[in-house]
Amino acid sequence: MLSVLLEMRPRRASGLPPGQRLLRGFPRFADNPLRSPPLTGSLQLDIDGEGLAAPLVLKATDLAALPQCSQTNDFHCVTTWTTQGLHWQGVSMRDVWNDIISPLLAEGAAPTFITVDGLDGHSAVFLLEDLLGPDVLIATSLNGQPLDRRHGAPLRLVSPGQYGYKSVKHLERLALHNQEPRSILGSKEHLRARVAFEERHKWIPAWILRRVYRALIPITAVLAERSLLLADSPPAIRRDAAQGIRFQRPAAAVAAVLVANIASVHAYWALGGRWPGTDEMSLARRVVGDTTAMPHPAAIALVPVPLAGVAALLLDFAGRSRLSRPAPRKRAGLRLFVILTALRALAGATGSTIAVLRGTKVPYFRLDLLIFSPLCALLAGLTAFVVAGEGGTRRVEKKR
Ligand SMILES: Nc1nc2c(c(=O)[nH]1)N[C@H]1C(S)=C(S)[C@@H](COP(=O)(O)O)O[C@H]1N2
Ligand SMILES: [Mo]
Repeated sequence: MLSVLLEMRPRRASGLPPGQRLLRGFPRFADNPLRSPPLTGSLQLDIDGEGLAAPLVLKATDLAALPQCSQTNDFHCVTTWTTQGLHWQGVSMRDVWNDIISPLLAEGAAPTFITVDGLDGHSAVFLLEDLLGPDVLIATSLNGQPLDRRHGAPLRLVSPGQYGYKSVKHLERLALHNQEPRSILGSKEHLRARVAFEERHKWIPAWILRRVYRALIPITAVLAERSLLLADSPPAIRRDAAQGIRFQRPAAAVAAVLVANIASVHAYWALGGRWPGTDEMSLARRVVGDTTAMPHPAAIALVPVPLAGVAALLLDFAGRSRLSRPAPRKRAGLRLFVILTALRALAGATGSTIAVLRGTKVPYFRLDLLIFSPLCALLAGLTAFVVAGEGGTRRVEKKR
């Protein structure tokens, strides 16, 4: 995921179309990045609509019978990123039209609009003239490899002169129309979307949209990558992501900060710090209940060691991607921490309550009741919540 972000830094470069910025890689991108790419079965393209007496189905063999072409093009997304030098192979849309569709049109039929649909529900509207441009391809391979799920398997339309949203991936269907059909993309879709004329949107001026779109590039790329990862993940993980282990990560982050602070305070005492007391005795009366002295500094210095480990584990949980689960040992470590902090909270709650009820004058017991024990209970709860999310995943997975 991080590498996706690092790659997503479009730069100014000379020779690009108006408003475009150069990107080194070719990210997975999508009009709706939350939508996973479809599982694709055998290659098949349906063609129907006005002017055709009967729907047509093109199979792999029909496409293989047409002249195969290859071309190298730049690809321009409407959000302003451009990637250069993509090498596509496939059949020319013009050949499909002239050799297969056109002969089957009824006398006098002259459809002028075509909708192009993808298996994931994406769709684009074309003026026939644009679809029959000399460089419009039905691509079967990219850079020498058959198209993969990332870039539009098994078939993809490639229209280099138009913004990327016209280059429909996972091509499923062409439909012919006499009148301009409604766009499922709404006003986001310009009928022509010619890159050279910066036709980004039906009515919002390109110079405004550039900035808005540009800001959306990294998040779109990350979400699109995530949907691809999800599509390739086991069902249990997909379900998890759908339900959202949404609050576990912030909980882990909060717990990590608390634990790190507790560790720091112990380190400070080990080094001779006396706050929140004024001397050793008053400090001891506040934080350990002993009325004479603090434990040996070496003993205090040992406390931050396991706590730093716990903080690191919690940070690991807070920062991990939802799709990668921490190792069982890390979860076991946090479970042990849950047990210890819960026991500490319980002991404090009972012991200190009794002491306070007996009218003790040692400030530790009141602080323990008000701060230390509740803090331990909070940490136990937060950490249990964090690990429970993970456990849930594991249980579902076991059932498979
Ligand atoms: N089926 C389908 N095709 C699609 C899209 C989509 O969401 N679904 N997004 C379009 C957009 S906005 C862009 S920029 C390109 C991205 O292509 P890529 O994922 O190969 O980079 O695909 C286009 N074709
Ligand atoms: Mo795009």
